[in-house]
Amino acid sequence: MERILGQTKISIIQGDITDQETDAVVNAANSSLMGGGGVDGAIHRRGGPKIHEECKKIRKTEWPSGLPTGKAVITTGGKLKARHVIHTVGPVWRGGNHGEPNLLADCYRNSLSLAASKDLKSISFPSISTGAYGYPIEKASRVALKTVTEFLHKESSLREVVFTLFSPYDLKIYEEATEETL
Ligand code: AR6
Repeated sequence: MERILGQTKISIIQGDITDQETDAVVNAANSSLMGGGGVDGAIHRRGGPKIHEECKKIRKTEWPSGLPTGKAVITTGGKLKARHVIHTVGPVWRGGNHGEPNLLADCYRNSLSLAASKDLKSISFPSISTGAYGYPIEKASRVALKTVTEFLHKESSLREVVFTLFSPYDLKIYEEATEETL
């Protein structure tokens, strides 16, 4: 499914984020930036050790106590087809009354801002927080689409934003959210 918003194409696809050929792919990381399971594990496995090395440097120089929830940082894409990985930390779902929607929106906004600040043209997102962090995907998909849409109302370098959903079920939820939002 595709939508055009100003000068930017939004695509909703099923796939593996590590196969994406956009300028950047977004990693659903944790605050340690030292890797983990899910998207994070897949990106580090396929991207190789260069990504980990740069993450270590970022921890040492910029975020010694860990990357806070909602913030984003950028590294090389290592051996991935994407030249860059943008690492962001989604909120852990704690019932929805602990600022989760705002923190999740921050992830998308800060990732897009970082990509635009590097003049990148295309970016792929996974469904941040909806795996190990337990954010209900029906809710998360709407936050994701609303935040991306709002961001794209401003002029930026971005010409393509891809949501890469891992399962057919996740794809269906994002497609429904797109019908509703865009
Ligand atoms: N490509 C696209 N989507 C994927 C892939 C992939 N290769 N692998 C999983 N997904 P998660 P979170 C989907 O758990 O909830 C890690 O251990 C998955 O089905 O990766 O933000 C980190 O280190 C789900 O829909 O991220 C953190 O500790 C979505 O991606 C923690 O998990 C997100 O699932 C972050 O949890």
